[in-house]
Amino acid sequence: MNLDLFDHPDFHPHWREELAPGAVVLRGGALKDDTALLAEINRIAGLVPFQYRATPGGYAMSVAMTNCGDVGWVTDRQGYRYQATSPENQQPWPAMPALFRSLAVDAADQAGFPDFQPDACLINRYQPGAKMSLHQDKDEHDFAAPIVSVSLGLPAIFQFGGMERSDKTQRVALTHGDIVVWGGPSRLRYHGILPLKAGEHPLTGQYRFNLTFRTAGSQA
Ligand code: MD6
Ligand code: FE
Repeated sequence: MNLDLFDHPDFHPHWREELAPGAVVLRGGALKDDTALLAEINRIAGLVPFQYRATPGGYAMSVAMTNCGDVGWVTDRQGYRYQATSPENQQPWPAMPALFRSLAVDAADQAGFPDFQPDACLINRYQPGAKMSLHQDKDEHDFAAPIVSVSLGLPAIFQFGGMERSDKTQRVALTHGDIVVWGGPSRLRYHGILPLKAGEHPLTGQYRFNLTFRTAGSQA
């Protein structure tokens, strides 16, 4: 066996792990595009900087966020919602890069959701200690469409629960290049991210980035 194979820049190991009906991890699914994805994240953040938004209850989130696509997910004292413009500059969000769209559509297809048409991409940035409490993704108009979630940089523990907040959760380690696709019977499961452990990643430094693609649907 030629062990040099594993050091070759074009070697991108990937495999799938089923989490539950409708939920699959495509391990390494974004590895081949990692550098280009991070360049786009940096470009978008240069246009609309990451923000620590307030929850409706008035707490600052520990995860910093920006968006691209037709609509973006925001939160403030008025609540959670999608809107077509950034609250900071009232301008439309940057367009969803073709690479983002094709990666998300391909991943959804591999997971058994053909015809995924994402119109929103939330970009989350985690620094050490940042977390996402258990929640359901239910601000979208269309629960028939899955969600595609791409992890880059430092590893994190994803909590994957059931339909009730109190249901038992599984813990799934998500590392650089992993893609989670979830929809169908899993679409409304509770989930979260445990506090990020400090570390250093060769491409992202002290951060974890997560892209979540959704079909938010037309907003009233
Ligand atoms: C994160 N992800 O991975 C947060 N939601 O940083 C999510 O909240 C999420 O990964 C729905 C489906 C997949 C996800
Ligand atoms: Fe979520």
